[in-house]
Amino acid sequence: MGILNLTPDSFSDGGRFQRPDAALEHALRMVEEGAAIIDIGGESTRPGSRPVSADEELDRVIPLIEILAERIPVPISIDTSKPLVMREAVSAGAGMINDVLALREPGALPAAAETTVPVCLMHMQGRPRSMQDAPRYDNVADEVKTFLQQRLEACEAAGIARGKLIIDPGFGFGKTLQHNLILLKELRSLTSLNAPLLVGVSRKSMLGSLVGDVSVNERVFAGVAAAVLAVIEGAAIIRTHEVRATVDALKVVSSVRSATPH
Ligand code: 8Y7
Repeated sequence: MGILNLTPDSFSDGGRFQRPDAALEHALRMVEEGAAIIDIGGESTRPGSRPVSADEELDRVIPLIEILAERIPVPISIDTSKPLVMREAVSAGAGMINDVLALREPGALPAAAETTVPVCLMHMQGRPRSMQDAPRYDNVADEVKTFLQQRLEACEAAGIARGKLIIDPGFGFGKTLQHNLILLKELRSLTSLNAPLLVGVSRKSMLGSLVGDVSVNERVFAGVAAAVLAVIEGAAIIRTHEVRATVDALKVVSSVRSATPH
């Protein structure tokens, strides 16, 4: 899953976000590099970030989804927690919902069910504004697993077919470095929930803490290592900014896995 960069483009005079042609070019490049899904979001969920209004989020993503849906050959995932944005994005051509709140916003369960597209349910402790203030768990792996199990059940009760659900432990979302490391080490335990596992570690601060870098550009190698570990421990989808590097690394993993003696 390639992350479509919608960060402000200083060369654009068309608003706070990247020009549509630049976004399209970025998406096409990620597909060429091997991305099977393109994830697009109009609200930052980085630590400390504040929520944006539904109108603002719609303005940022809907025109872009309409363009991308016509021109890229892989599904578009809409990264949102808002029921209205889920509905509008799927109408505009999105083929998947990626919700860091795991459909906990009022109205999100029925909205997602109506769309009938696959949904990624992510674990987060707290909310982006304050989630990194003092994350606390008695047993992080158990608590994340119990949460995801409960969300899977809530989704099924709301009429979302089990086969459409994807789960994600939410690296960096209300977690210390230690919590993130334990979650990666114990990732395999989530596979018993019988849903494909999505993992996003690309450029996250947990990698910076480990390699002592100063900028996100210096986290590429660490991110690829974490992606490889995640796949070995059962991840089915890797959400990343670095598609080329990640796909190359995972080609090595899958070639080794499928090697036979004769
Ligand atoms: C994740 C995510 C982000 C993740 C899923 C970032 C939207 C922060 N991280 N969605 N979104 N999993 N499913 O650094 O780990 O990319 S935003």
